Amino acid sequence: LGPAAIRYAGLEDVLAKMGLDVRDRGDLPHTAPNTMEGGLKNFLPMLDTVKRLRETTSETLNENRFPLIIGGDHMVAAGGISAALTHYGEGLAVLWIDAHTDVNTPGSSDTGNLHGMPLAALSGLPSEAQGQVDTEWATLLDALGPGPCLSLERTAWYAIRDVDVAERSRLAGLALTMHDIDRHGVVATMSSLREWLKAIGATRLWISFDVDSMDPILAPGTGTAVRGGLSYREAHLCAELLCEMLEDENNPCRLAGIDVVETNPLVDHNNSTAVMVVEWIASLLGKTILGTRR
Ligand SMILES: [Mn+2]
Repeated sequence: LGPAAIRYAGLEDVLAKMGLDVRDRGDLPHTAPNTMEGGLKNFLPMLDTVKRLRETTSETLNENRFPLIIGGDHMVAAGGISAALTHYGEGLAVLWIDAHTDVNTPGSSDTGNLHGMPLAALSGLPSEAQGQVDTEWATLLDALGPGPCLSLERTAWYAIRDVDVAERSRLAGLALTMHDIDRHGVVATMSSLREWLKAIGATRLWISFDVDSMDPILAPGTGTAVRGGLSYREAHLCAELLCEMLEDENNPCRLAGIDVVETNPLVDHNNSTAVMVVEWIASLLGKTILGTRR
């Protein structure tokens, strides 16, 4: 339902008006939620989606087009990012804008929700679990290859405010919390990101945007809302500065792809979260108050 809400909020039209050549590939076929006894929640439908998304994203990248993925459960990020890792190799870095860090393994997760595990899967962490769950996790990791794993040292987190104890020691890259944003602001924290990308020699950046990074007052349409998130202006400034940075000739790092996830219209108010998502994507791709960058 998330992609439908975002289409309904006018994504294609807004991007087309910015002069972008948009091709909507439509929804990927997906099967109804189901969980095998003793296994990961909704494992088979998610595995199928991740595989299809990996293939589709590879095709898009091979055609020299730019992938924009709309979700859905945050595990879909694993499909897109694994394709980008195969395409771009180890020059790729990931920016994870989210209230959560999503680096739980099946064994460390309190909820068993796959949406809290995409970075653990992408970086090939062991399941820390037994039996059916361990077998399914190995199948998922297999489906994300062949190709390099994501190094958590090449991952930056932004706007995080709800991090499980087991996840803390896994944040090997750059962790910018809501506290850092309160204390130093968006401009300074984006400069740290830029310096960090330079220090690790990143040439491509994949941006994964979970709508729960925004404050739930603005973006109520999501499953795991955490109060104290990005304000409307902070979220837009962040998108605008990212656009500036990724188009700056003096900066070698370019945008590899985007996923925007976890919109759930069933708990939204008047589709306001999907409308915010469309506005945010437009800012990231160059829309400014007085026009468009290109
Ligand atoms: Mn997430």
